[in-house]
Amino acid sequence: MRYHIGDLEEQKLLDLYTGMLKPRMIEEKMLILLRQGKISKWFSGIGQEAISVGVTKSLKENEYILPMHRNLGVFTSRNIPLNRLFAQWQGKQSGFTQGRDRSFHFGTQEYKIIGMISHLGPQLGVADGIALADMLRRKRRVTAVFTGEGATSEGDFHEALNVASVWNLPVLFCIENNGYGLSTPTREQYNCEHLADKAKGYGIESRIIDGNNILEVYAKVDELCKAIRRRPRPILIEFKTFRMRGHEEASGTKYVPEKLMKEWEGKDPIANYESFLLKEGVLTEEFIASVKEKISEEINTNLQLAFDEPEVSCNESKELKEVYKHFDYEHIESESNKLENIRFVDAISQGLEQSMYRYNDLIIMGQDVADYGGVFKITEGFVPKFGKRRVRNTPICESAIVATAMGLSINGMKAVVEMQFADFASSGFNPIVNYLAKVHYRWNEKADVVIRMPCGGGVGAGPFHSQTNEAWFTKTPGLKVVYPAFPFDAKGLLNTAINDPNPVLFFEHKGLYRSIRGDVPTDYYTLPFGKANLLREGKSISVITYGAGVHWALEILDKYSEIDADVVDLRTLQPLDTETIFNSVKKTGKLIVLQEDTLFGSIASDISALVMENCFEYLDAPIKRIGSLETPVPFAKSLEANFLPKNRFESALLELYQY
Ligand SMILES: Cc1ncc(C[n+]2csc(CCOP(=O)(O)OP(=O)(O)O)c2C)c(N)n1
Repeated sequence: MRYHIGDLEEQKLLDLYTGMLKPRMIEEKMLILLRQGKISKWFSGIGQEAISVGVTKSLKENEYILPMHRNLGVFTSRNIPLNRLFAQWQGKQSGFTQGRDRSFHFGTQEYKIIGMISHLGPQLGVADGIALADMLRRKRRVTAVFTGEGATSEGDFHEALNVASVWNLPVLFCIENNGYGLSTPTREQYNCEHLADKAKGYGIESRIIDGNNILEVYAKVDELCKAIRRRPRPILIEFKTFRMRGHEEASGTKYVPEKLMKEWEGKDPIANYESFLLKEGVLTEEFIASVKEKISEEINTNLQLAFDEPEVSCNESKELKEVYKHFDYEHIESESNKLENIRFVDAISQGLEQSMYRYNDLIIMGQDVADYGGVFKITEGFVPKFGKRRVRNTPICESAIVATAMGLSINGMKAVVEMQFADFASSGFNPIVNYLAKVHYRWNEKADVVIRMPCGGGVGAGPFHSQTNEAWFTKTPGLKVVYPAFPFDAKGLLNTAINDPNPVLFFEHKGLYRSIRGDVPTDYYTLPFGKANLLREGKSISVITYGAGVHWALEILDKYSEIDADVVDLRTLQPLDTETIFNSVKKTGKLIVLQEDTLFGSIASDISALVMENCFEYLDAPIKRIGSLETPVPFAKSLEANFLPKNRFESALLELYQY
């Protein structure tokens, strides 16, 4: 291995050496503890230390870094207290996730480290968002993000590089090509010579760096970081290296040819650098011995601290409470009380616009949302008012954009993402349910993101432009789900969704966009989550519904003046206003839940179960759940009319009334 000292000072050379030694020694200790059964799982980065250490030391302390599972050197180079790191791995309270997540799955704003989720790829889009926030604030900073070569096969890799290129984001994408993704060798993972070659396809620069040569890593990455700070842009680096141990310790390395292992053993980044420094007279045996003793002592002391810590105790109410970031709802009434009769679509547009004025750091992202105004024209006219920096057309890449929104939030901004159609949220499903939803519970970080979901059927749009998929999200702890039925609610609830630092899925029924009008205050106001609206009061039946269902229920009830029903519009599904539901059922004794979604595993099913559990003695009839047919949403008018529940609701209502 050839080393070039360049203009690095002796102190720096030693710093890089001790920087690599520390994670190596921690790992060696962990391997012993693993054999003793004192820790459960270990992903080794032995042999890859030069990359973590070299990259981290090239960054400034206030620059974010997003490591993966083989980047212990990132954490040690940022001087994270070892007792906290060990406590994290042991699932103890003083770790970074209070026992809620394992290994390197955590972030810490204090050290500007944003840890991975198991799904690997979303990390790359989050880096885009962090870099975007820096770029928008004109801060000349680099964001560095890691991926293994295996994860470059994920769509997230493609999406994140593409977004970074189109938006010219200052991200350093670092691929650690260590030969294997679990047991899969590179030749089965991709079919080009170098992964760095992919950069050309995205229109960005790339470099190939010997990942086992600390001086090469440090010198080149340092230079690239300076270049990015001078002229912000994305750069892709492929570090050539090797995974010297199994994917995780239990899985072994049987599938790795011995010859390959031997070859890379000779390229160990620490041993080689050590003998180079000894030869150069920079290092002495005494220095090595004393550094090792110091690190060893630090490891042992901190390990003891972590082992001495009791197992985490469970406080159920704390667990539940910390799924969401605390949000003090501020009720804001319209100041002027001036009303205007507008359409549902206009109310959403107004709320969004007024929120853009309220928050200078609120960014809107979505396909065709800029000059075109979005396919439903909600953001029409926004570009002249807020500019294209804040109203951002995105490539067609839902996953990367949700991850980018997460990154914006991490770096202190707010984001509203418009899904062109709610159906397409499936392409961004992973970061929504696994990143946004879980981030606060895991490591206390907010996901200040609203995802707008134009949804619903009845418009002859077929299986992929008609779904109302709220149940995909109400199932996932950590998300809030809002589903208004009237212009007044839509505006007030959207404003609250944007104020709330938690991730909110905001469903907008596109059938209501231009068919429903209402009086709406012209200026800004908010409405609370978790408060259903009792639209009509009656004594004989409770009709619980939301979205388009509200309008179907009102229309059909208008035909039967003898049925005096409570009509409850839920407005938000998560949180769900169970109090209003229960009070109504206790009064009427009969419940019919109407929804547009298919029934199995849906809100109606849950409401039915909750009422059974909480109001059984008050019921005078079996609960009725009315939803769409258990099929995809069909295209032809006659099929769709049969699919939707409106007609079935009418007959079920009469049946229940007569029961
Ligand atoms: C979406 C997803 N699919 C599969 C896995 C299982 N898995 C975890 S790590 C890994 C290999 C990753 O390989 P690579 O990206 O090369 O990183 P390395 O482990 O080699 O550092 C796999 C298959 C996962 N965590 N997430």
